[in-house]
Amino acid sequence: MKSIQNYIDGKSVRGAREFADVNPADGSVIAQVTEANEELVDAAVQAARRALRGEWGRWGIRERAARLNRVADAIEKRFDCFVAAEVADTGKPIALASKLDVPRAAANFRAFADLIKSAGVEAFQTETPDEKSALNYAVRKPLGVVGIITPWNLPLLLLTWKVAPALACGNTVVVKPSEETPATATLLAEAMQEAGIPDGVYNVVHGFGPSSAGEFLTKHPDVNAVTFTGESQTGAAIMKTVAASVKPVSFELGGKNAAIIFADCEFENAVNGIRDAVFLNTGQVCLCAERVYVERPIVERFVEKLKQEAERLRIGSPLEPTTEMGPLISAQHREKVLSYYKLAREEGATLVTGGDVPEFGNALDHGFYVQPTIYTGLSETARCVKEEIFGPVCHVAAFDTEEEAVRMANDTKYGLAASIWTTDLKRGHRMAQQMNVGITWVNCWFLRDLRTPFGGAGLSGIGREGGMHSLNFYSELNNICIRL
Ligand code: NAD
Ligand code: 6OH
Repeated sequence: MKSIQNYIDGKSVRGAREFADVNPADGSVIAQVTEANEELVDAAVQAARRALRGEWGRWGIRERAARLNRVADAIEKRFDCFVAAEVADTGKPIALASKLDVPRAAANFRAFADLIKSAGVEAFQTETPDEKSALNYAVRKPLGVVGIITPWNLPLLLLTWKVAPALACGNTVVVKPSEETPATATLLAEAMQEAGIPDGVYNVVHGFGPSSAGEFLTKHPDVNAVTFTGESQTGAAIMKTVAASVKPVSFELGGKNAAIIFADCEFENAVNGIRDAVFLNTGQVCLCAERVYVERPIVERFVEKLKQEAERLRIGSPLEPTTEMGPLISAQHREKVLSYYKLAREEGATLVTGGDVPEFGNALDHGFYVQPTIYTGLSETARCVKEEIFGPVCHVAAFDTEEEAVRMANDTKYGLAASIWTTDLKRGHRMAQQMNVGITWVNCWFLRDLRTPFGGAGLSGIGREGGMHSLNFYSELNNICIRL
């Protein structure tokens, strides 16, 4: 049986207890993972502290950026290994991991290597009312040791989205990947070694959240900042823990995202875009649209076409190159999603398609699959319209006016993403700027430029990452004022 270890100070380190890493496609055990106890988390944090004082701390931006590009090279060299590990851990289709997850991991390192080289700082020529003059400018310094906690849906993509800028700014990191998906964070250690990243700069601790590696890391007094992606409730728990030692936090949390489709949209493009926005990664993307609002004249035609698309999706083995939808991440998560399918019936929804578990007649029946599912007919106050389900499911409702669509889209405690589908770009802009979210797409979805601000309003997060926002979060800016 394969075994996955912690990675501390450049070495594989066995923990005292083990837990199973399960393949969601058939329920088989891929590996035993060794859990970091409080002592090992402390060892990782101390290794990261020491590395700040070593050659890593003395390197300038040029050297760090060169190494980050070498990490990207090392990921690309191991492309097939990363894809295989991500597919086995998550059950996502091999085509998706090859197109999205692994290329984005390399792109994350390249983007922040480029950015740190060209990032400027603020400078001001100062004149005070009592006629003193000075020059003010900021210098960028690392925060120190950054604790990084990530979820299972896009494991490598979301981990590297934080590791790359943290390292670009000269920090060292201790990462705690999701217990469901420990493999690619561990594989990344090999890429770090090959790229000549000094020991102790990148450390991995495995385990769970409460009373395990996640909590031990967030409450550690020598961790200088915590960056987290995951559920809003987990964010709240981490915030409580972190509050005791007053650390900067960056939170990318859940969503209940709306898509608004106008009758003047490019119909095919909108249907295909919403199909992806609802079903990509089996609906397990924080940006997925679970609430779809369609202008009344086209709602029936739209629902019919989306139904056809959902029923056409090729569900099956993640290893099959043509598979478009894999399983959910775990038996427990499937229970959650199926409980919402049941709740939708109880709340009086009309089932358009899906609502059940597919049958394969082979080993995949031991996997955690559900059918892609579309509902209509729920009230806007129904729990299925209010709560994040995080599965391949949406509710479609009609609207008559722009004002009504804005009101319905914004009637949520979350505020991560929205998409607007119209050929009238003035309207697209008018609608987009009224969305209470961190990102609005017009005539597209999940089209990313890594320099743009990314994050959420309300329950969807605190702060922004991306481009200079990442560099500013992962830096301590020291303003220097020189009297002239
Ligand atoms: P989760 O919150 O259950 O777990 C995320 C990570 O936090 C895991 O590594 C887990 O072990 C750890 N954790 C759990 N409790 C902890 C605690 N008390 N202290 C420290 N660490 C703890 O999330 P998940 O189920 O892995 O991921 C799905 C959720 O993530 C969804 O809500 C989704 O919307 C959200 N998400 C948001 C974004 C975004 O960018 N906004 C991106 C991806 C996922
Ligand atoms: C959530 O599941 C997806 C988040 C995506 C990003 O953070 C990104 O940078 O594309």
